[in-house]
Amino acid sequence: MTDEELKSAATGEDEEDIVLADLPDDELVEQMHDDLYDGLKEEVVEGTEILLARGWSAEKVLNKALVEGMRIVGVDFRDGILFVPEVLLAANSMKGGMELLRPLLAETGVQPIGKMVIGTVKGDIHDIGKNLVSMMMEGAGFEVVDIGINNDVDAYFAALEEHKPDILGMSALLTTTMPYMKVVIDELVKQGIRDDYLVLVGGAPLNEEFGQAVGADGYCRDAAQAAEMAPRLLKERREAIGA
Ligand code: B1M
Repeated sequence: MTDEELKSAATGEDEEDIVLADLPDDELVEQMHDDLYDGLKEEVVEGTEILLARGWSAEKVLNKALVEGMRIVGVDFRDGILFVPEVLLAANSMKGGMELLRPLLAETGVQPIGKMVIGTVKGDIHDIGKNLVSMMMEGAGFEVVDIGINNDVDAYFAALEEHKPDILGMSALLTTTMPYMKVVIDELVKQGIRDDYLVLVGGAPLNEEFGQAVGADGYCRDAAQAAEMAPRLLKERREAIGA
């Protein structure tokens, strides 16, 4: 080992700073996964800017650099290698990149084809997936009212009353919170307004069977599927009621 290498090994410092703009696409994407993992928001934002400037579509940047980076974080969080503070930093970095992509994903320039109220259910503070769904729905031409996290029945109903959407979207990331979706849907039924809305649900622990069991109109595996399913189901519903 040279003196320089010994010093670098002892201090843990890299020998030289990485210049993101000098990296080819595949190395840049790998570096962004590392930066996301390390919670380096500025670097993630810079990487996002560089890929966009190189002609990558917003969707490609989102899926290859950000969502894939977060998937890696999720695996290590599950395995006890990363802990809540680190995951929060990673999530914050991802949000930085997503902010740049938001207007691009939403860039359709057409009148809204419908309105959706979306929120994460009571007891659950995960919002990255929900935010992505909001962006993709905006991209698909919907007006989206995002009511945030930890929503109880009253919060959902207040938003439905105020915004009168076509679609109610609910997100849950925990096996302990996903049953709350049924509480909300049961209350819609009880109040006789279930058929006033398309109810779409999503979140990593859900599946098709769960969506049916709680009485939703659709389970969306990911944001892209939500953006594909929503206009289709809304069109079918409007045709069925002759609207
Ligand atoms: Co949490 N967490 N977390 N966490 N967290 C998970 C979900 C977990 C699977 C990690 C693990 O163990 N592998 C695990 C849940 C286990 C389980 O229930 N079976 C878990 C746990 C246990 C916890 C805590 C309990 C940890 C603790 O405190 N001990 C705690 C709970 C807090 C609470 O909510 N009350 C907790 C906390 C956190 C942080 C705060 C640190 C942070 C959240 C930050 C934030 O969201 N602002 C966090 C994170 C980031 C994760 C992981 C790592 C990543 C989630 C994510 O953002 N994924 C996650 C592990 C994982 O999923 N890999 C994990 C990226 C996102 C793009 O995907 O959210 O699946 P996803 O969304 C997708 C689809 O699911 C779908 O489309 C989205 C985009 O394609 N979709 C919808 C989602 N919602 C939709 C709604 C729709 C349609 C589609 O409506 C129409």
